[in-house]
Amino acid sequence: MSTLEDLKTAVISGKRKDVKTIVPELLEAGEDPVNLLEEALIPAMGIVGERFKNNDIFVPEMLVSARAMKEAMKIIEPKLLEAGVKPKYKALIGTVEGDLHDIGKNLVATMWKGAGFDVIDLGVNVTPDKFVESIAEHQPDIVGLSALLTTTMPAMRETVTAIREAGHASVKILIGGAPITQTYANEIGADGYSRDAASAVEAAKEALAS
Ligand code: B1M
Repeated sequence: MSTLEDLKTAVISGKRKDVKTIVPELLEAGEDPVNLLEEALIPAMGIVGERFKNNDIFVPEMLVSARAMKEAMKIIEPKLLEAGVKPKYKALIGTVEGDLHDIGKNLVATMWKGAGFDVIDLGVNVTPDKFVESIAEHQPDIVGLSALLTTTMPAMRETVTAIREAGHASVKILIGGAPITQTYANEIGADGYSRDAASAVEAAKEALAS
């Protein structure tokens, strides 16, 4: 019988096939999908990041781990959504221009869907213009911006400015990502900040109520 530790090891070593067997096994054994995320998948990516920072691994290894994590997410997402209710809010989400990281953004999208939001995912490397056009097209209540690189934080600021300058004053903007802080959210005029995907639901609701 596989354990959460086995799942963590499989993601760290980028073993997609193992992930595909371990995740259903754990779910069938009654493991909570949120637990899989919080106790195995997210910590695994943390370790991958540390190893990358210390030059113990390089981009290709980081990529295979990310693919293994995505494989797990494909299986877990439907379980996370099972508790979903009829959409009350429409949300747009994307990773800002220049940034290709999407695992955290996808998790936020999943949590929002699980909370009953109708979520349109614009993907990665989304330009400020694309956000502005998509807001005009879909008229969301809230827009989520994700950035994982310190070098793409300015693109987040540009996106917030572009949305406001285009006259979308009422749409709420929630930001997040590893280098992002509440102070930065205040500085660039976002309506909210969330540290992780789990609190992104509460943070979105707070921003929508303000
Ligand atoms: Co990249 N990378 N990466 N990478 N990568 C980081 C972010 C890094 C911290 C690694 C390190 O040095 N320790 C570092 C950034 C340093 C910095 O800027 N401070 C880094 C670097 C340098 C790079 C490249 C520049 C490497 C290179 O080419 N030399 C390059 C940049 C490419 C680009 O984007 N233009 C690059 C590339 C990649 C891969 C493509 C190989 C791959 C991404 C694959 C993919 O996403 N499809 C990758 C990966 C996997 C990582 C790490 C290891 C893991 C990221 C991840 O998925 N974490 C990462 C190290 C780390 O984070 N420890 C790293 C798991 C995920 C669940 O967490 O994304 O933080 P996270 O999301 C969290 C919160 O941040 C928050 O909720 C999520 C869940 O709780 N959150 C939000 C995120 N978005 C939110 C939005 C919200 C609210 C909350 O509201 C809308």
